[in-house]
Amino acid sequence: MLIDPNDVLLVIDVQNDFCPGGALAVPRGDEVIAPIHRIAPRFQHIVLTQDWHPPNHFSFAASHPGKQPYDSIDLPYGTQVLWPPHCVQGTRGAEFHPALHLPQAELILRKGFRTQIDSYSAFFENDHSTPTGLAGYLRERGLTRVFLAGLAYDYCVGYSALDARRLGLPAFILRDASRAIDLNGSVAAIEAEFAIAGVAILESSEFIETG
Ligand code: VGL
Ligand code: ZN
Repeated sequence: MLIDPNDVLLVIDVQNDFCPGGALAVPRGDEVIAPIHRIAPRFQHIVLTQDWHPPNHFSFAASHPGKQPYDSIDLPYGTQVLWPPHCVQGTRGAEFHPALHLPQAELILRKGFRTQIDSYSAFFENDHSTPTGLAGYLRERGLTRVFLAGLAYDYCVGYSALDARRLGLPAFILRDASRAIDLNGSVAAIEAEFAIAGVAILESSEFIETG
């Protein structure tokens, strides 16, 4: 597969808290870094996202008395999984993993900073209507095809890919450059949505070899 000048690599949430030892560690989450570094030189445009929550964010179990991490609750915008506190603004857990080295990235987009609403997707918050601004950024810069890597496959990577499709953008997930949380069938559920929405799944080797 050939990468063209209007393609963008979206590197989702490669932050300490999603890597081994972090507050919401994705199993083998740090293994996304090597394949991301291998594919990054192919892209003329790279955007990083950063999960960026205030300390009392509504997605944290600790914000809801009596609730435990990984319980679900109903919020005005739908069902919300409650997570351990993670990616709190200004903490070490919210920093990018120290091995991630993408100084050429053109934008760092922070999301999840509104106390009362979570934002898995890089495009819209979890109400599916509050924009992050990324769609406008890509449109204004003429960036059309979205390639996704990072954490977590079944949450922020997957939601971002589905929203890209809703916006009419071709979306490709680099499967080997992503790792899943896999909570209560979340991988199977999101892959069923990928099939309906037309999210393509690729191995990064597919276009590294063909150049
Ligand atoms: C994420 C759960 C909570 C992610 C972020 O980056 O996939 N998952 N916040
Ligand atoms: Zn989060």
